[in-house]
This record gives sequence, C-alpha cells and structure tokens, in this order.
Amino acid sequence: MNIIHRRGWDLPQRLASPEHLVFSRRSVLTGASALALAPGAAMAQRVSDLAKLPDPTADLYPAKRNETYTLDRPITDETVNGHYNNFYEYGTSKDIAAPAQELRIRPWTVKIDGLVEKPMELGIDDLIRKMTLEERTYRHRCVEAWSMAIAWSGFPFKQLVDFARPLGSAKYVRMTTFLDKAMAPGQNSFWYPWPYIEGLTMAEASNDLAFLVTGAYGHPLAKQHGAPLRLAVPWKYGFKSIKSIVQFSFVEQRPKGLWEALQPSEYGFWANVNPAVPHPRWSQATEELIGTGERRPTLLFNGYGEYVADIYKDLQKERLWA
Ligand SMILES: Nc1nc2c(c(=O)[nH]1)N[C@H]1C(S)=C(S)[C@@H](COP(=O)(O)O)O[C@H]1N2
Ligand SMILES: [Mo]
Repeated sequence: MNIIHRRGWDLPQRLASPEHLVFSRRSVLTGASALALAPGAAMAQRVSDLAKLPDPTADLYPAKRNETYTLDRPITDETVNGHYNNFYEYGTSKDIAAPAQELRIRPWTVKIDGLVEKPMELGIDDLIRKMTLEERTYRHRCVEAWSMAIAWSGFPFKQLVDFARPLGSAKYVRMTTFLDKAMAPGQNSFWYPWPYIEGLTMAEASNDLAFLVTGAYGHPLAKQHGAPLRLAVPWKYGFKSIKSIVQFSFVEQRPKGLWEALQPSEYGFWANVNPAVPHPRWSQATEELIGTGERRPTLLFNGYGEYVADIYKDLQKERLWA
C-alpha cells in the first residue's frame, strides 16, 4: 500500500470530485463566475419556448437495439440520470438540467478536419442521417466513484472515422465542444480556457465500443447529456466523454483534454478504469449505483476488457489508469 492510497480513504464523498478541486482553489478569487451561472427568470421563459421545438431527427428513434452489449444491472431511471450530470458550461452542480435547456442545438455544424483526405463541414441532421443509428446499453463509471447504466442511441465512432477518411499520419482524434459564452454562462469562468476538448487515439476511436451518442432512452438526446452529439467510452472514466461536439480534428499530436490540463496528476490522458489504482484522493475499488445507492466492486476497464485490453498491451510505460 502506498501513501497516496491511504490518504484517499479519509475523504468524504462530497469532497471527492474534480469539481471540488477546481472550485475550492478558484472560488476565493472571484464571485463573478458564480453570479454568471445563476439562471434568471428571463432564462426560464426562454427555456420553455425552446423546449417546444420538434427535433428534426425524432423519426429515427427508438433505434434498433444492438444486443451485443448487455447489462448486469437495471438501466438508471431517466429522471434521476437527467438530473445528475456534469456539464460545466451550465454550472458546477450535478443538477444543471434546467439551465442546460438554453443550449441551442439547431442549427448545429460539425467540422471534420486536420489530417483527412478532405476537410468537411456538415449540419448535424445531415451527419446523423449518413450514419446508421442503433441503441446500446452501456455502464459508465465516473472517476468520483459512482456509476450509471444508460440506453444510448447513436453510431459507432468507427463510422465517423471511415466517413472522415483520415490520412495514415493521423494518430489522435481531438474533439471540441461549442464555444458561446452568451449561450453557456459557465464558459465565462476563467479556470479553463474554453472550449472543452478531449482526445482519443485512433485505436481507441476505432474500437467497437467507442460510440457517438445522439439519443438516449429511445428519443433524441436531452440537452443536459450533451446534445446533439456526445461521446460514450464506457471503459474510461466519465470525464473523457465530451459533450455537444462541434469538431473532430485528426491530428498527430496528443491532445490535452480539460481535466488533464487542469490537474495532470489526477486526470491523465488515458483514464481507463482500474479498481486497483486509487485516485490520489480516494479509492476506486467500489462504485455507488446512482438511483439505488447500491455499492458494487468496480471492474478493470469497467468490465469491458474483452473489447479494449488489446489496445493498451504495448503501452506499459504509459500511465493508463486515470
Ligand atoms: N462539454 C462538456 N463535456 C463534458 C463535461 C463538461 O463539463 N462539458 N463534463 C465531463 C464530465 S466530468 C463527465 S463525468 C461527463 C458526464 O456525463 P453525464 O452528464 O452524461 O453523466 O461528461 C463530460 N463531458
Ligand atoms: Mo466527471
């Protein structure tokens, strides 16, 4: 047992979060960012107007379920799930569902560029209709030691890679979220140079499990889950799953994601799930199932090792575990 391990056990759950790390350091410096995050009455009005717009892809749901990916636990209740999100563009609490309704998801343009045969820009509805949607049930494990099970709809990341036709020199995919400080007040806070970015290696992105999500629970994605397009990589800690993506760049250099940029000692590039390697401030041995409170042992690669372990076999020198 190392020192880091023992230190982590002492912390109460409410302190065991990236959020705590960021905001305990910065909140002393500014009250302005907190103010900018408070939803007002005007926002509530606009929210209800926006909620009435029909989704142009609604006819594609529910998508046919791919039965390859089965669960060992019930799907997390949709309402519970929809009020337990991390989407700092709309606030740092878990319940950002109401302010996140300010996100405008049409028109929404997705750029595919970098080391590709031909850079492209296309509307989200175009992109979604070029792909084949399916439903998959996935378990997700947050670095904060809680987990959820979700029925996502979307398409394999591999379909997007094939569509993009990357050059042989491409080694990573760098994904970027929208940037609009008026629409997303959280982006006014200065603790990170927005927009949020995240990266995967080509091998990770092309793996069967890597999934680009457009819907959940049999309908188009709720905004707080990162509509209209987000990533789901269930063998990794949740913070790798970037939301509301506007750009996929195929690049040679390893991208530095938001959490890695903030605290590389705690949130590394790879961030695969491993119950035997504690976070510097807490154990990763077990997880709490959100919605039921049940605790279960956490599994290596979150139980998805048969799909992904091969990707990492020649990378022993890298820090693969968060
Ligand atoms: N754009 C954006 N993407 C993001 C985040 C964010 O704040 N902004 N939070 C990340 C974190 S820390 C987690 S754990 C997951 C949470 O996904 P969920 O809300 O669907 O559970 O989204 C990730 N993607
Ligand atoms: Mo997270």
